[in-house]
Amino acid sequence: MEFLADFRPTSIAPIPTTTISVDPPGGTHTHHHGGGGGGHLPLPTETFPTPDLHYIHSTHTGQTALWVIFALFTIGLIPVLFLTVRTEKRNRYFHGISALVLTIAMISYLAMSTGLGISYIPIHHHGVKGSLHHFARQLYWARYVDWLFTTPLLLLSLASLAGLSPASTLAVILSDVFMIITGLFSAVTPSRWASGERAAWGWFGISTFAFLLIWGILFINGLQAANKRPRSTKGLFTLLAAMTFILWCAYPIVFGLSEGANKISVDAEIIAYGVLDVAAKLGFTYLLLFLHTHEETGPWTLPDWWVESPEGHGPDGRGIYGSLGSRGDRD
Ligand code: RET
Repeated sequence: MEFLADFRPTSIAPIPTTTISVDPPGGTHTHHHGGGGGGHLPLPTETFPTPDLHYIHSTHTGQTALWVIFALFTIGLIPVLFLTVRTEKRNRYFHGISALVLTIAMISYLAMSTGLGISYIPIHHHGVKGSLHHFARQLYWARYVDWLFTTPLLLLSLASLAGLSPASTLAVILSDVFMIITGLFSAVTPSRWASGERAAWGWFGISTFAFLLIWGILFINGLQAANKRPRSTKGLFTLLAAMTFILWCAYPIVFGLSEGANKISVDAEIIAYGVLDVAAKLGFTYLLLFLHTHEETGPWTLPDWWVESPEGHGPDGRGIYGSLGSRGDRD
């Protein structure tokens, strides 16, 4: 029952009341219909207790930043698409993944720029102690949908480059999905009271554990696997994995300062995540596509059956229903 203590108001002061007035339809002035009754319509007023609710939200700066990042992803996607169609089908593995990552990021930024994927989460604002001000901070949850799809794809690129076993690759990807979902849980937990704050940071801790698991597997098993590859591939994997790890470490820090402890504005949050997203997606895919070389026996050379439509005639594939319908017995 200890958590109930959190809900008690800090002082027994009378609850402040607010008066709101609503304009009746057609306005409150009397001359607009030329004649008629001409009397004053009663102003409907209502009095009810309401704590002051303050919204912490993005401004013009943040919204412009979202559009700029959307433009960067769109412009960055075009050369990747060109490169993809110009590359031989069997060697398009990394191209395909990269194009997908950039497309998802572009769509997610378009959604956020146009006001989609946003909610308000009640938070405790540490600046105002013991007052009845309530705060709600804007949460751009669309980025978690983006991350849910793009981070596994980025990790798939890294794991494939190292030639990591399918079992370990699956473990990395599942840990990543777990990290993003528990991170979202942390972000959406209302933390107006201490119990909520504890829950939010609890989810943050669980998510961080998954984050460490991903990188543990990638560095230990990934490096073992990369040792079996040519020197240049091993070098590229080590470089990309190290850079990606450092970059990804910044995400929980930005989270802690924004969604977590509300220390920076929503605009600053948008810009910080934006810089990281551009580096982690555009920077990563461009480095990978320009630095890796194809190798016929490499683990990333796609099999023919994946990229070519199968040859041959054989049965027409309609099965029993097909043959029933083809007797020509329709009246
Ligand atoms: C959260 C919050 C909880 C703790 C941790 C997090 C990590 C997020 C990461 C995101 C990476 C995103 C990328 C996006 C696009 O390119 C969920 C912020 C550890 C690592 C790379």
